[in-house]
Amino acid sequence: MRLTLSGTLAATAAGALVVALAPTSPASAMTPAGDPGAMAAPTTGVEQECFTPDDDLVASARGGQAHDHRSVSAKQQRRIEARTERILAAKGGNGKGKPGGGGGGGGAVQVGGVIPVYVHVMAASNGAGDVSDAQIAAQVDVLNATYAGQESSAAPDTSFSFTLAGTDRFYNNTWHQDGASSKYRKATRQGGADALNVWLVDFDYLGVATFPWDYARNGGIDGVRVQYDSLPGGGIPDYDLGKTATHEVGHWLGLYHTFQGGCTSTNDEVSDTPAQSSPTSGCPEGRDSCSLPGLDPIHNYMDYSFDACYDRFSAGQSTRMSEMFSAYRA
Ligand SMILES: [Ca+2]
Ligand SMILES: [Zn+2]
Repeated sequence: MRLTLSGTLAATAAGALVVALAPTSPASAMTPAGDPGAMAAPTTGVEQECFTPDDDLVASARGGQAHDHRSVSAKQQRRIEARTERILAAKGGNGKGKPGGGGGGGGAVQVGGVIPVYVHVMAASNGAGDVSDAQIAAQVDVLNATYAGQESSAAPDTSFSFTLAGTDRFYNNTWHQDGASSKYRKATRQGGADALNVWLVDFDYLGVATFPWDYARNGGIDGVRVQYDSLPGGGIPDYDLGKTATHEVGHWLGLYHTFQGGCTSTNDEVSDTPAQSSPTSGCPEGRDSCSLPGLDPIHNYMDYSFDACYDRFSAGQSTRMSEMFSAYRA
Protein backbone atom coordinates (compact mmCIF):
# COMPACT_ATOMS: atom_id res chain seq x y z
CA MET A 1 0.00 0.00 0.00
CA ARG A 2 1.64 3.19 -1.14
CA LEU A 3 0.95 6.46 0.51
CA THR A 4 0.89 9.88 -0.92
CA LEU A 5 2.69 12.71 0.71
CA SER A 6 -0.11 15.21 0.57
CA GLY A 7 -2.23 15.51 3.61
CA THR A 8 0.01 13.52 5.87
CA LEU A 9 1.67 16.41 7.55
CA ALA A 10 0.18 19.02 9.79
CA ALA A 11 1.94 21.62 11.85
CA THR A 12 0.49 22.40 15.23
CA ALA A 13 0.41 25.88 16.65
CA ALA A 14 3.38 24.90 18.79
CA GLY A 15 5.35 24.04 15.73
CA ALA A 16 5.41 20.33 16.43
CA LEU A 17 4.90 18.04 13.53
CA VAL A 18 2.03 15.63 13.64
CA VAL A 19 1.78 12.93 11.06
CA ALA A 20 -1.03 10.55 10.40
CA LEU A 21 -0.16 6.93 10.95
CA ALA A 22 0.19 4.88 7.84
CA PRO A 23 -2.67 2.46 7.25
CA THR A 24 -0.09 -0.33 7.04
CA SER A 25 1.00 0.45 10.56
CA PRO A 26 -1.64 -0.15 13.19
CA ALA A 27 -1.27 1.91 16.31
CA SER A 28 -1.18 -1.26 18.34
CA ALA A 29 2.22 -0.32 19.67
CA MET A 30 0.65 2.19 21.99
CA THR A 31 0.58 0.93 25.54
CA PRO A 32 -0.18 3.85 27.81
CA ALA A 33 -0.79 1.80 30.94
CA GLY A 34 1.65 0.82 33.60
CA ASP A 35 4.59 3.04 34.35
CA PRO A 36 3.35 6.06 36.29
CA GLY A 37 6.58 7.83 35.47
CA ALA A 38 6.08 7.36 31.79
CA MET A 39 5.26 10.15 29.44
CA ALA A 40 1.65 10.80 28.63
CA ALA A 41 0.50 8.44 25.97
CA PRO A 42 1.04 9.92 22.55
CA THR A 43 -2.11 10.25 20.56
CA THR A 44 -0.63 8.69 17.48
CA GLY A 45 1.30 5.72 18.82
CA VAL A 46 4.80 5.03 19.97
CA GLU A 47 6.51 5.68 16.69
CA GLN A 48 6.16 7.10 13.27
CA GLU A 49 7.49 6.06 9.96
CA CYS A 50 9.55 7.54 7.18
CA PHE A 51 8.40 7.06 3.65
CA THR A 52 10.63 5.08 1.38
CA PRO A 53 11.68 7.20 -1.56
CA ASP A 54 10.30 4.87 -4.20
CA ASP A 55 10.23 5.81 -7.86
CA ASP A 56 7.69 8.54 -7.30
CA LEU A 57 9.47 9.98 -4.34
CA VAL A 58 13.17 9.87 -5.12
CA ALA A 59 13.12 13.53 -6.01
CA SER A 60 11.52 14.52 -2.75
CA ALA A 61 12.91 14.62 0.73
CA ARG A 62 14.30 11.58 2.46
CA GLY A 63 11.20 9.73 3.45
CA GLY A 64 9.04 12.56 2.19
CA GLN A 65 7.51 14.80 4.77
CA ALA A 66 6.79 12.19 7.39
CA HIS A 67 8.44 11.27 10.64
CA ASP A 68 10.00 7.95 11.41
CA HIS A 69 9.30 7.87 15.11
CA ARG A 70 6.31 8.74 17.22
CA SER A 71 5.43 12.38 17.06
CA VAL A 72 6.40 14.33 20.13
CA SER A 73 4.46 17.48 20.90
CA ALA A 74 6.27 20.54 22.21
CA LYS A 75 4.75 19.86 25.63
CA GLN A 76 5.83 16.21 25.60
CA GLN A 77 9.27 17.30 24.48
CA ARG A 78 9.62 19.61 27.48
CA ARG A 79 8.51 16.82 29.80
CA ILE A 80 11.00 14.37 28.28
CA GLU A 81 13.83 16.86 28.79
CA ALA A 82 12.81 17.51 32.39
CA ARG A 83 12.45 13.81 33.12
CA THR A 84 15.87 13.07 31.66
CA GLU A 85 17.43 15.81 33.76
CA ARG A 86 15.83 14.36 36.89
CA ILE A 87 17.04 10.86 36.10
CA LEU A 88 20.59 12.00 35.46
CA ALA A 89 20.63 14.10 38.62
CA ALA A 90 19.27 11.17 40.67
CA LYS A 91 21.99 8.93 39.29
CA GLY A 92 24.49 10.86 41.32
CA GLY A 93 25.66 13.39 38.85
CA ASN A 94 26.64 16.91 39.66
CA GLY A 95 23.28 18.28 38.71
CA LYS A 96 24.37 19.65 35.38
CA GLY A 97 22.59 17.01 33.42
CA LYS A 98 20.99 19.27 30.89
CA PRO A 99 20.43 16.98 27.95
CA GLY A 100 22.14 18.00 24.78
CA GLY A 101 23.14 21.35 26.11
CA GLY A 102 26.73 20.76 25.22
CA GLY A 103 27.84 21.59 28.71
CA GLY A 104 28.26 18.00 29.70
CA GLY A 105 26.00 15.96 31.86
CA GLY A 106 26.34 14.92 35.45
CA GLY A 107 29.05 12.71 36.75
CA ALA A 108 26.82 9.70 36.19
CA VAL A 109 26.92 10.07 32.45
CA GLN A 110 28.84 7.32 30.77
CA VAL A 111 30.42 8.53 27.55
CA GLY A 112 29.53 6.29 24.64
CA GLY A 113 29.48 2.54 24.98
CA VAL A 114 29.80 -0.74 23.16
CA ILE A 115 26.42 -1.69 21.77
CA PRO A 116 25.55 -5.28 20.88
CA VAL A 117 23.60 -5.46 17.64
CA TYR A 118 21.04 -8.11 16.84
CA VAL A 119 20.04 -8.17 13.19
CA HIS A 120 16.77 -9.83 12.25
CA VAL A 121 16.47 -10.51 8.55
CA MET A 122 12.75 -10.57 7.76
CA ALA A 123 12.86 -12.14 4.31
CA ALA A 124 9.98 -13.20 2.11
CA SER A 125 9.23 -16.87 1.61
CA ASN A 126 10.74 -16.62 -1.87
CA GLY A 127 13.96 -15.25 -0.42
CA ALA A 128 13.44 -11.59 -1.25
CA GLY A 129 15.20 -9.42 1.29
CA ASP A 130 17.50 -12.20 2.44
CA VAL A 131 20.51 -9.91 2.64
CA SER A 132 23.94 -11.48 2.90
CA ASP A 133 26.11 -11.68 5.97
CA ALA A 134 28.60 -9.51 4.08
CA GLN A 135 26.01 -6.77 3.64
CA ILE A 136 25.14 -6.91 7.32
CA ALA A 137 28.82 -6.68 8.22
CA ALA A 138 29.14 -3.69 5.90
CA GLN A 139 26.19 -2.04 7.64
CA VAL A 140 27.78 -2.54 11.05
CA ASP A 141 30.98 -1.03 9.61
CA VAL A 142 28.99 2.02 8.52
CA LEU A 143 27.53 2.39 12.00
CA ASN A 144 31.01 2.24 13.48
CA ALA A 145 32.47 4.71 11.01
CA THR A 146 29.67 7.22 11.35
CA TYR A 147 29.51 7.08 15.15
CA ALA A 148 33.29 7.38 15.34
CA GLY A 149 33.16 10.59 13.32
CA GLN A 150 35.21 9.21 10.47
CA GLU A 151 33.36 10.94 7.67
CA SER A 152 34.29 14.55 8.39
CA SER A 153 36.93 16.48 10.25
CA ALA A 154 33.99 18.37 11.77
CA ALA A 155 32.50 15.19 13.19
CA PRO A 156 33.13 14.19 16.81
CA ASP A 157 33.80 10.63 17.90
CA THR A 158 30.63 9.78 19.82
CA SER A 159 32.48 6.91 21.57
CA PHE A 160 29.66 4.56 20.65
CA SER A 161 30.68 1.40 18.85
CA PHE A 162 28.69 -1.52 17.56
CA THR A 163 29.40 -5.24 17.58
CA LEU A 164 27.29 -7.79 15.76
CA ALA A 165 25.92 -10.05 18.48
CA GLY A 166 23.68 -12.19 16.35
CA THR A 167 21.82 -12.56 13.08
CA ASP A 168 18.62 -14.49 12.62
CA ARG A 169 16.57 -15.04 9.51
CA PHE A 170 12.86 -15.47 9.02
CA TYR A 171 10.99 -16.27 5.83
CA ASN A 172 7.54 -14.91 6.42
CA ASN A 173 5.77 -12.71 3.87
CA THR A 174 3.76 -10.86 6.46
CA TRP A 175 6.77 -10.03 8.58
CA HIS A 176 8.82 -9.24 5.48
CA GLN A 177 6.34 -6.48 4.70
CA ASP A 178 6.40 -5.32 8.32
CA GLY A 179 2.97 -6.77 9.01
CA ALA A 180 2.16 -7.44 12.68
CA SER A 181 5.29 -5.52 13.57
CA SER A 182 4.63 -5.27 17.29
CA LYS A 183 4.04 -9.00 17.42
CA TYR A 184 7.11 -9.98 15.43
CA ARG A 185 9.33 -7.60 17.35
CA LYS A 186 8.17 -8.93 20.70
CA ALA A 187 8.70 -12.47 19.42
CA THR A 188 12.21 -11.93 18.12
CA ARG A 189 13.79 -9.09 20.11
CA GLN A 190 16.97 -9.96 21.98
CA GLY A 191 19.01 -8.37 24.73
CA GLY A 192 18.22 -5.64 27.22
CA ALA A 193 17.80 -1.90 27.00
CA ASP A 194 21.36 -1.48 25.77
CA ALA A 195 20.96 -3.93 22.89
CA LEU A 196 20.26 -2.57 19.44
CA ASN A 197 17.76 -4.69 17.54
CA VAL A 198 17.57 -4.07 13.81
CA TRP A 199 14.75 -5.60 11.80
CA LEU A 200 15.34 -5.56 8.05
CA VAL A 201 12.05 -5.38 6.21
CA ASP A 202 10.45 -4.21 2.99
CA PHE A 203 8.00 -1.43 3.71
CA ASP A 204 6.99 2.01 2.53
CA TYR A 205 9.58 3.73 4.66
CA LEU A 206 13.31 3.97 4.93
CA GLY A 207 13.27 3.31 8.61
CA VAL A 208 11.40 3.55 11.88
CA ALA A 209 12.84 3.96 15.35
CA THR A 210 11.77 3.90 18.97
CA PHE A 211 13.06 6.41 21.50
CA PRO A 212 15.05 5.48 24.62
CA TRP A 213 12.57 7.11 27.00
CA ASP A 214 9.88 4.71 25.79
CA TYR A 215 11.88 1.59 26.59
CA ALA A 216 10.59 1.21 30.15
CA ARG A 217 6.98 0.97 29.10
CA ASN A 218 7.42 -0.67 25.73
CA GLY A 219 10.71 -2.53 25.68
CA GLY A 220 9.35 -5.42 23.67
CA ILE A 221 9.27 -3.40 20.48
CA ASP A 222 12.43 -1.39 21.16
CA GLY A 223 14.79 -1.00 18.23
CA VAL A 224 14.84 0.11 14.63
CA ARG A 225 13.16 -1.21 11.54
CA VAL A 226 15.13 -0.54 8.39
CA GLN A 227 14.35 -0.98 4.70
CA TYR A 228 16.60 -3.85 3.70
CA ASP A 229 17.78 -2.30 0.44
CA SER A 230 19.02 0.81 2.26
CA LEU A 231 21.96 -1.27 3.43
CA PRO A 232 25.30 -0.60 1.72
CA GLY A 233 24.91 -1.68 -1.89
CA GLY A 234 21.19 -2.16 -1.47
CA GLY A 235 20.10 -0.36 -4.58
CA ILE A 236 17.81 2.52 -3.54
CA PRO A 237 19.16 5.52 -5.46
CA ASP A 238 20.69 8.08 -3.06
CA TYR A 239 19.76 6.03 0.00
CA ASP A 240 21.85 2.87 -0.11
CA LEU A 241 25.06 3.72 1.70
CA GLY A 242 23.74 2.43 5.00
CA LYS A 243 23.10 5.83 6.52
CA THR A 244 19.44 5.13 7.14
CA ALA A 245 20.53 2.85 9.97
CA THR A 246 22.84 5.58 11.28
CA HIS A 247 19.88 8.00 11.29
CA GLU A 248 17.47 5.57 12.95
CA VAL A 249 20.01 4.63 15.62
CA GLY A 250 20.36 8.35 16.32
CA HIS A 251 16.67 8.35 17.29
CA TRP A 252 17.20 5.15 19.27
CA LEU A 253 19.88 7.05 21.21
CA GLY A 254 17.55 9.98 21.85
CA LEU A 255 18.16 12.41 19.01
CA TYR A 256 15.40 14.28 17.25
CA HIS A 257 15.53 15.37 13.66
CA THR A 258 17.51 18.56 13.15
CA PHE A 259 14.26 20.10 11.91
CA GLN A 260 12.34 19.15 15.07
CA GLY A 261 10.46 22.18 16.32
CA GLY A 262 11.24 24.18 13.20
CA CYS A 263 12.47 27.73 13.74
CA THR A 264 11.96 27.72 17.50
CA SER A 265 14.69 28.50 19.98
CA THR A 266 14.74 25.02 21.52
CA ASN A 267 14.15 23.16 18.23
CA ASP A 268 15.89 19.78 18.54
CA GLU A 269 17.15 20.36 22.10
CA VAL A 270 20.72 20.44 20.85
CA SER A 271 22.49 23.78 21.02
CA ASP A 272 24.96 23.36 18.18
CA THR A 273 22.57 22.25 15.46
CA PRO A 274 21.13 25.40 13.89
CA ALA A 275 17.36 25.59 13.66
CA GLN A 276 15.83 24.32 10.48
CA SER A 277 12.30 24.94 9.25
CA SER A 278 11.81 21.68 7.37
CA PRO A 279 13.59 18.52 6.21
CA THR A 280 16.35 18.88 3.67
CA SER A 281 16.13 17.04 0.37
CA GLY A 282 19.26 16.16 -1.56
CA CYS A 283 22.31 18.19 -0.57
CA PRO A 284 21.64 21.91 -1.01
CA GLU A 285 24.81 23.65 0.21
CA GLY A 286 24.09 26.95 1.91
CA ARG A 287 20.46 26.19 2.73
CA ASP A 288 19.29 28.56 5.44
CA SER A 289 15.65 28.02 6.26
CA CYS A 290 15.41 29.93 9.56
CA SER A 291 16.40 33.46 10.46
CA LEU A 292 18.02 32.14 13.63
CA PRO A 293 21.85 31.93 13.50
CA GLY A 294 23.58 29.30 11.41
CA LEU A 295 23.05 27.55 8.14
CA ASP A 296 20.87 24.45 8.07
CA PRO A 297 22.81 21.39 9.24
CA ILE A 298 22.28 19.58 5.95
CA HIS A 299 25.25 17.24 6.49
CA ASN A 300 23.90 16.06 9.80
CA TYR A 301 22.79 12.44 10.02
CA MET A 302 19.56 13.59 11.64
CA ASP A 303 18.41 15.63 8.67
CA TYR A 304 16.74 13.98 5.64
CA SER A 305 19.53 14.63 3.13
CA PHE A 306 20.87 12.02 0.72
CA ASP A 307 23.16 9.38 2.19
CA ALA A 308 26.14 10.86 0.34
CA CYS A 309 25.43 14.26 1.91
CA TYR A 310 25.51 12.95 5.45
CA ASP A 311 28.86 13.13 7.23
CA ARG A 312 28.42 14.07 10.87
CA PHE A 313 26.70 14.29 14.19
CA SER A 314 27.39 17.46 16.15
CA ALA A 315 29.27 17.58 19.45
CA GLY A 316 26.03 18.49 21.20
CA GLN A 317 24.28 15.49 19.69
CA SER A 318 27.16 13.29 20.76
CA THR A 319 26.78 14.52 24.34
CA ARG A 320 23.02 14.10 24.21
CA MET A 321 23.32 10.50 23.04
CA SER A 322 25.60 9.64 25.95
CA GLU A 323 23.23 11.33 28.37
CA MET A 324 20.23 9.52 26.94
CA PHE A 325 22.05 6.21 26.97
CA SER A 326 23.04 6.74 30.60
CA ALA A 327 19.51 7.77 31.56
CA TYR A 328 17.57 5.05 29.78
CA ARG A 329 19.78 2.31 28.42
CA ALA A 330 22.87 1.83 30.59
CA1 LIG B 1 19.48 22.85 17.56
ZN1 LIG C 1 14.18 10.17 11.44
